[in-house]
Amino acid sequence: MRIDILTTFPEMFAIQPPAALGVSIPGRAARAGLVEIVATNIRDFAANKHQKTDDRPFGGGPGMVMMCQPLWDAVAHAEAADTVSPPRPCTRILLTPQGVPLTQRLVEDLATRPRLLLIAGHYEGVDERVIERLAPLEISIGDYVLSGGELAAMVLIDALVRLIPGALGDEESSLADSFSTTPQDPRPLLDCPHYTRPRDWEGASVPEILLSGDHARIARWRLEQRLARTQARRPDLLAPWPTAAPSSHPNPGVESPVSDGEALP
Ligand code: 9D3
Repeated sequence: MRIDILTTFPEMFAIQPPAALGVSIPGRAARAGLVEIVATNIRDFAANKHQKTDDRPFGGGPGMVMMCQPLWDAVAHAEAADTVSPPRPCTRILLTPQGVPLTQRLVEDLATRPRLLLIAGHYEGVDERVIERLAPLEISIGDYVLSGGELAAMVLIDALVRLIPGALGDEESSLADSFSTTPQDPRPLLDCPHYTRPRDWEGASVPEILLSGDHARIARWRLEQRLARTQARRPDLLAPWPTAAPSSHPNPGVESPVSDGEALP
């Protein structure tokens, strides 16, 4: 899989330790050639003499707006550049607070794509005309305010890379992850509590059942713990989920603002 990032801070996407994407699972995957991460500076495509990529908003207001031309040309350049011929089809993604929330389901879908192009930036917003022309999938990583889209892009990359076959070591398995689902049961559950040696730590013991050697009872206890924790901490995960109505637009709801999707069992 190839992942391109368009940003004005390409150095944030270094794959040399101690960079965030240079250590642990993403670092190992990059060095093993399982994923190719290419960061491109949008500034290099600014046609104006001051290499400006943003400008003041029409209508006034705070912050700066990403200009159409540098971003459009950067996308064209990145998409034409590929190590294989013809270039692989590229899924365009804009990281934005206005996007659909990132979920493990969405990560699983994106992990099947041969090429992703992530657009991240430090600006109030992107000129709507270039968003309409690029028609990217717009993704948010949650309802809190970041300084820019770069860390959100890294969150997405980290979540993606660990799903690439061979990226996880023997010690790491994605099957029992919180939020991982199967087609049979699409509802994610939180994880159960974990314990390791010593059996007694400063007067605190380990649940007796985990020392019993009865693997069937242990499996049942762990599932009960997962259900109880999910009910207590994340009841929203157990509630029926509204699904987006089918849409030909990459961003759910753009064509049909009223969702008439079915609830999951
Ligand atoms: C007052 C309007 N703000 C939007 C909520 C302005 C604004 C805040 C932060 C505009 C851009 C940003 C930078 N954030 C991102 O680019 C971003 C983000 C985020 O802030 N939270 C969660 N997910 C994401 S993905 C990209």
